[in-house]
Amino acid sequence: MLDDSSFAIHPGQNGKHAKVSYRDISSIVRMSKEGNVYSYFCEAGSVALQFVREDIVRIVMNVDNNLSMKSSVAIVKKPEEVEVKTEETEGCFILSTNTLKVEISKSPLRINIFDTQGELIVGEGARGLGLNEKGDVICHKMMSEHDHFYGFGEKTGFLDKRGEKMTMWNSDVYAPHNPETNALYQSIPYFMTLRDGKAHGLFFDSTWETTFDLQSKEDSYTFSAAGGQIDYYVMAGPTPKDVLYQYSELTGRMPLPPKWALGYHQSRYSYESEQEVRHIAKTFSDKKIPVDVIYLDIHYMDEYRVFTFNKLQFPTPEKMIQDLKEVGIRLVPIVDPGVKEDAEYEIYQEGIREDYFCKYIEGNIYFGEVWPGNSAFPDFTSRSVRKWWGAKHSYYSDIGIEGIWNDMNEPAVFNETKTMDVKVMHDNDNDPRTHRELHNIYGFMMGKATYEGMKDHLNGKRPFLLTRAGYAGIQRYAAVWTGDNRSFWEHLQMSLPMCMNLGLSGVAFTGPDVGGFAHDSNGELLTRWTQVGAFTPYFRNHSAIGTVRQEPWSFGEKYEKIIKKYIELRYQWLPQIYSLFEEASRTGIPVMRPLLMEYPEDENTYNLSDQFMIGDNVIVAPILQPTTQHRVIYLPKGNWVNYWTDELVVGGKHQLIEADLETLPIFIKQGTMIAHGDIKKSTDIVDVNRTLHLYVGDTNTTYTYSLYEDDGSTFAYKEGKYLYKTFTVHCYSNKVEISVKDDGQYIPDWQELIVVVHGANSQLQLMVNGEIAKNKSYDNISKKMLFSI
Ligand code: MIG
Repeated sequence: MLDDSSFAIHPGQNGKHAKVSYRDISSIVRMSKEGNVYSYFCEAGSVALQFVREDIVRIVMNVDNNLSMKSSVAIVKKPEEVEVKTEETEGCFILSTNTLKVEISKSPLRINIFDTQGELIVGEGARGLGLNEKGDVICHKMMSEHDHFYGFGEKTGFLDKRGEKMTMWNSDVYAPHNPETNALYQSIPYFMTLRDGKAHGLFFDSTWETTFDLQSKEDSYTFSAAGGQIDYYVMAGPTPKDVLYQYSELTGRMPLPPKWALGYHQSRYSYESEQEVRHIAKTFSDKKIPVDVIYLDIHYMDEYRVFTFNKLQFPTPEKMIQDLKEVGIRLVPIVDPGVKEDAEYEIYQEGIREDYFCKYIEGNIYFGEVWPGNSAFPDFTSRSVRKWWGAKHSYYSDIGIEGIWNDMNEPAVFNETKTMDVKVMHDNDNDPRTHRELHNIYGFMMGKATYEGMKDHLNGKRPFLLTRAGYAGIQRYAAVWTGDNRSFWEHLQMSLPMCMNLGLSGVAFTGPDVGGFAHDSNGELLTRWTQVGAFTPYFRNHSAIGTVRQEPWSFGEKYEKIIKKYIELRYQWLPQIYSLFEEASRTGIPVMRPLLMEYPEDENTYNLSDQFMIGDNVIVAPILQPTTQHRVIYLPKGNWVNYWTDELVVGGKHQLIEADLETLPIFIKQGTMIAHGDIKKSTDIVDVNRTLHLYVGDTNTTYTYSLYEDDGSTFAYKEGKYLYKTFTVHCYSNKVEISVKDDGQYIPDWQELIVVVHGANSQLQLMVNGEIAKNKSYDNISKKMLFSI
């Protein structure tokens, strides 16, 4: 039959047509300048170049001649007025600022970016911009032998991504997260390159499915997208911290979370009734284990309808929430995007009436199967839908809820492709685009709607939002947990580089399900994982339905005791952690850091995946294996102090240390300080003391420590109600000089500021702002001297 029709001469039939290979953008034909945008029209496409700041350059390529400078929702930065010097030689155009020099060669068009010392940062060789054999837009860059790669958002595997090929397509992956698991819930098409101690960043602002190939070639890497333009930014660095600052200038920073969000969180899929929730809360209180949050997973709803409670299992949610708040515990409910198709359900009715759901171009609504059964999905790319969704959250805030948990927002759908039909059209604030193009921002836009809605409802209190899916810039709205891991030691190991790379990707507020989500946990694993969790920015124990219980007391007293000790430790360290959160919210520099962030010159740190830093002076080196009480640690050059024993550990080498089940190895850099608060059952209780631990040594170095305090719950800090206490510390062997400077109008609750000098000899003198401080006590054995200042 088909042979009789024109199908017989279908171009795909004979397999004979020419194999298409890479098509290069080729040579510049003409250039023009409009405002601060430099355009280069080539034989096979066009390129525009713009400086956003003197240390950030944006490059856009379109293979047709309809280039657009419209950015994705990731970008918050408006280009500054940058002074650009221009030059033209026979072969190139040269644009330079005070920090970057960009050379655009004419034939073919190639872009080479140099630093002020004339060193090539990002360069193009045989290939540059173009279309690859699949027809994807692609950009090739030279790769040096010394390049190491970090970031890429949420990825499995080791810290350094050199040699990997990675895809960005928000995906719900329940199958075990393995080293080769590629696309996960988050898409952050961004990375930082570290080369011989110097760093630069590259952000590929494409919401399409993108691929980063650092694998196929030895001397070049590529990034490509399944559609649209190449639109990327190069950030000059030169330090890793500079790169984070620059990237977070572009995509924004985390708002300061409420302090309660930094406490210990307890979750389970699911606590299924008020009775059960109250029982969990009471057990924490009876056992005197601190806790700030209990989560309500999908069972709290009436047949999984969002913005409802199941009346049988949760008859008096408001009363429950109030009672728990009185003992310092907050409830965070899950909210998924799928709205149950049900003509008698208000949210569905409103969504239909107001035309709020995602539709095909033909006008029919897209339905997909999720927890509530057949469901429609709000089109969060539309402002009016975001407003509606945000406003709906008064359902929660009216009964005292201050935090929301967004799940399934990739969006996940129970079908072959695991997501929405890519043909669905999104409103995109009046610039309609297909789901294929906007898939990766669906969760981001849901987060924006939710955060902004909750912020409106909370009358000046800070909302907390946890999300599974996101795109670059998600830190502006939400904390990110790493999804459905398993109770495997391998997954504890993997969580470290995963969270460190998320931190390097602008997402400071992150952590895994402590104890592991799927599969059965056990006492030893939960103990070791809780030790790590006490120092990850986000600290939540969560486990799946059908697995063994995983609350701190689930595996007997021996483990409970140690787990409790580490949850308490989290509360003791909160002033330190909170100060680091404040730093991240101001600079983009993450709370949990790989060592390379502080020691970019030290090669031993480049792929160090089983240790991390909290701030610039604390190294945590957890035990990540079963029945193991020792490990190799690497401490960079300098003197370090064992947090538990006060022993001096000399750095600059790998060494073996012992750590029984009770011990999480922690090392503090000599000559620096950390702040501690009180152990307490919840962050709602105010501290009586603030203690600064100073690790003295003949370091002859100056250390600046900044303790940040505010009310921990409102936005009053934006109106000056904050306190930075800056300590400039100088250590000699027998003397410590501290100068203290206060800035801001917040008066902290604590009564006394205590300084504990570790490693002090009995003659030690402490000078505070030029005056000798009176020592309160000295312990000859532990060598600790106490002062009240
Ligand atoms: O398909 O709400 O990652 O944390 O407990 C499972 C039930 C849906 C996936 C989340 C997990 C949560 C679970 N959800």
